[in-house]
Parts: sequence; C-alpha cells; structure tokens
Amino acid sequence: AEIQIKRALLSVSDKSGLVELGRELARLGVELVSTGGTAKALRDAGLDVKDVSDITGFPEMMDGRVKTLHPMVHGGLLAVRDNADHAKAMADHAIGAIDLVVVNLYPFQQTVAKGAERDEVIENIDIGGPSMVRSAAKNHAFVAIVTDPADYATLLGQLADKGGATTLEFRKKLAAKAFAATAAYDSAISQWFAKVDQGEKFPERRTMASRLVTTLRYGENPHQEAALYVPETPFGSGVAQAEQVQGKELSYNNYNDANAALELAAEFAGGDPAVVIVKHANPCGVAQRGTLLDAWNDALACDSVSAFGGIVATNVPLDGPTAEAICEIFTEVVVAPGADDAARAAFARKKNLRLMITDGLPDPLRAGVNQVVIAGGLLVQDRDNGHITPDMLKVVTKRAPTEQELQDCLFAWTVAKHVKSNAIVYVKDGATAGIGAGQMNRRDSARIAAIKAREAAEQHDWAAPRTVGSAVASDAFFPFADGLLAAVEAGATAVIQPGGSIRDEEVIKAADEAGLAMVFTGMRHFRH
Ligand code: 93A
Repeated sequence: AEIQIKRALLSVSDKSGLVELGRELARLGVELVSTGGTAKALRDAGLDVKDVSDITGFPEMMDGRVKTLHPMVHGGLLAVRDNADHAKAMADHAIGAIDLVVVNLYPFQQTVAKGAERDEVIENIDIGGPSMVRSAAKNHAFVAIVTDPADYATLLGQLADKGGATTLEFRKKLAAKAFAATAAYDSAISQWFAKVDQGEKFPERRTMASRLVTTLRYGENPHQEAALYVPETPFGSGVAQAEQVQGKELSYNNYNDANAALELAAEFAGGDPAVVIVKHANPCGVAQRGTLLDAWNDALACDSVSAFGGIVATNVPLDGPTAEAICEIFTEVVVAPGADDAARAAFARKKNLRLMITDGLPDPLRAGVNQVVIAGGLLVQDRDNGHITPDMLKVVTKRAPTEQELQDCLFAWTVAKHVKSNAIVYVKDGATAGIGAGQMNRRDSARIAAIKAREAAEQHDWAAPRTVGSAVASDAFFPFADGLLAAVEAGATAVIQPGGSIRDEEVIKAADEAGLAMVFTGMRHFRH
C-alpha cells in the first residue's frame, strides 16, 4: 500500500511554497511535470521540469482553457496499476503513471470577492484542475493528491520517513480533503450563478462552503462533539478569526458567548470605552464611560453575581488597569480588538483565562444570513441588522424624554437587541441597571430585572436601586399595561419600545398617568 513517487504533476495557481516543494521532490529523484506558469516558476528556480504539452503532444490552447484535459494525463492518473487491462492500455498508448498530483485551483472565490467583471469571473472557473484533483482522488489507491500548500510539509515529512513513498492512510486523508475542496469550489460557483443571474437571495439549494478551523473539546455539553468552521469566502472577521493569546482551550460555549459579547461591544464602535459582560449568551452588565476601567466597574456593578465566570468584551483595546480589575474576579474569556503590554502582562498571571484578540470589530450593520437547524430542515433568515436612529423615534406620551433619558433609551434599546426575548433592560446614565432575559412573558422579565437591580443596591449599599430614574427598553411591544407598570414600580421614568399592540392606547394611558416619557421605535428585536 506504500507507493513510491516517481513522477509528479504540479499545476498550481497559488505558487506559495512551490519552489521549495519542487526542489525537495527533485532531490528525491522525482520527475516533475507542469503546466505553463508552474513550469516557468520551477525552471526559473533552476529545476528540471517537463511540460505537460510534451506529454500530451498538444500545446496549451484556447487561453489555457485546454491544457491538461487529455488521456495522456488522465490515463496516467486513473489507471488501476495492478489491473492487466489497464496496464495494457498504458503500454499500448505509452501512458506514463503519475504518482503525485499537486494542484490548487484558479482563484474563483477571490476573483468574485474583489468585485471582478463577469468575464473575468467566468475565466476563473477552473475545469482542468478539478478534473485532475478528482481523477487523482478517485485513484487514491495509487495516487497522492495534494490541494493545499499547507500540506506540503506533511507530504515531504512522509516522503522522508518512507524513503520517497506515501502510505495508503495518508492518501485516503488527502483524497477526502481533495473532494471537500472541489465540492466547496463548485458550491461557490453555483451560488455565484444563483445570485448574479437568477437574483436569488435564497438559492434553491443552500450550501455554505466552509473549512474546518479546529475541533473543540466538546459541544454545549460533554456528550456532544463540536467543531469550528469558517466560510471559504470570508465575509468579515470576528470571534472565529480571533487570535487566542493565552488560556485554556476554547470551548463551544466560550465561542458562542464571546461572539455574543463582541457583537454587543461592536455596537459601541467609535464611541467612548464600553464593557460588556455576558453569561450564557445574555449580557449581565454593560456600561460606557470616559475610561475603560470605569466602564468595567459599572458593568460589573449591574449584576456581579452573574458576572462570576463571565465573558467580557470591550469596544477598544484593553489597558493595564482594566485588565488588573478584570483579574480580580473569575472570568472565563476576555475578547477585545487589542491589548497593550500592561494588559497582557496582567492577564498572563491568570493562566487559565482565555484572552482573544480580534482584528477590529464586526460591523453591526453588515448584511448576512443566519441559519438554524430544525428537525428535518433548515430555517434561514437575514441577520438582524435593523438599526434605530433618533429621528425614527415617535414620542407617544404627553411628556417627551429629556436629553439624558433619550440617550439612556437608545442605550437600553441597543442592549435589548442582544438579550434573549422577552427582553427588558433598565439603563441609567450609560450603564445597565437591570436586565431581564428570556422569560415567557414580558412582565416577568420586567420584574426579574428590577429584583436584580434591588439586589445590586443592597450589595453595594446604594441608597436606591439604579432603576430609579432609569430608562427602560422592551424588545417588543407591551401587550398589556402590566409590564409597563412593573417598570414604573421599579422607578423607570422613560420607556422605549416598538409599539404596535392593539392595546397601545391602554399602555400609553398608563404611561401618561405615571408621568412617563415613552417613545416608539416602530421596529422590534425578537431574539429567540
Ligand atoms: O483552464 S483550465 O480549466 N484547463 C486546464 O486544462 C487546466 N489544467 C490545469 N485550468 C487548468 N489548470 C489550472 O491551471 C490548474 O488548476 C492551476 O490552477 C492552473 C495552473 O496554471 P499555470 O501552471 O499555467 O500557472
């Protein structure tokens, strides 16, 4: 099952690592055969290489559209070496066996991503490359197929170990990867056609070509296996691309929570320093202040009980004083768009704490689709990038909000968008005062948020809970006045909510009676 590599066919668009690979193969006595550009790159490096056109007896033609599509190539790839008929066909037609194929394809996805014209995109649909990849992968019993420059080192390692041969086990692994690569490539092409020519946002067949980044220790629970993938055609960067600077291995829940925290922190991009603390994908404290340390202290004060073992995200790079303060409580993950030396040094003393550094912040307004697997199917929708600006708000009460109330309303609304429904969020002076999440009725969420605010007041010896004089956001309309009255009881003076209930009149009347200022957004943010 070990196959000695005597002849290799190299045809690559991405020429990184090519020369080093060619040099090593030549040193092992392997005969090199290549297409135009690849042959030139190898020759320029002083290597001996045969042109595919010499083997096929045909020149590369039609702008390179036809170069390797020939029986002399595919016969050499597909022949079953120990089959007498196949061996005779090879002998009759003087077809030489090819034992190793190194191919990577025309950069179709990159061509689309850079916004190229149609003709250029079409020209970058590789035909000959995938054909060779598939032929070699099908015949992995005899042929090794390498499609990723990242595998060159492993290949050379094996050739060194095995005296210039590959093992069947390795070739099987390479074949699986090769078919995954051609499948991803074709799905990118089919999605481009569906989008560009058919104008289909939701193509008839949905696939997201993606690449395994890493397997994870386990899923949401230890009996579930899990992994992280990124799309073949990147659409922005976020937690999936973050660099883990230190700490224990990241779990599935760590990624999910860090993502929730960073997405909310990103809402404050470009503004004053903001800190988000998340537990079980819900924020339990958010604050924006003149310094990151102050933001941390006030985010923590909202619900320091829940913050234990939490996930922290910031909208600006971490500094030393904030890092020192975060280290004072048990924190699972800290994710931020940067960290200075002092912050890194502070975290380094907490060996287990996972520090993730991202390349900037994800754009909250970006388009995209989310998908959820349900029994027997897949639910797909636009991601919620709905955004409220002050001019969209409609004052519905006799009293209009003060400037401070208005700012707190918008802050509360932003946080509520990131809280599982039913979401009720109290905010005072740019910090959350109480968050009620995931209850099956709105009144309970309002009450729970108020209870948490009271507990925080007791814990910190405050004269009153911070919900007194706060603004409160509700992610969807109040269907009855009772939820609003619970907020009044907690001391809220301003309300932001979508409006649109058949009982709006009743709710507005209750607000007026309590002297509240209430604004309608006309947009809701269910998060289920
Ligand atoms: O235009 S193709 O679809 N027709 C072919 O016969 C063919 N053979 C190899 N594209 C083809 N290739 C691709 O050319 C390979 O997949 C590789 O990406 C590229 C290498 O070309 P060069 O060696 O000229 O840079």
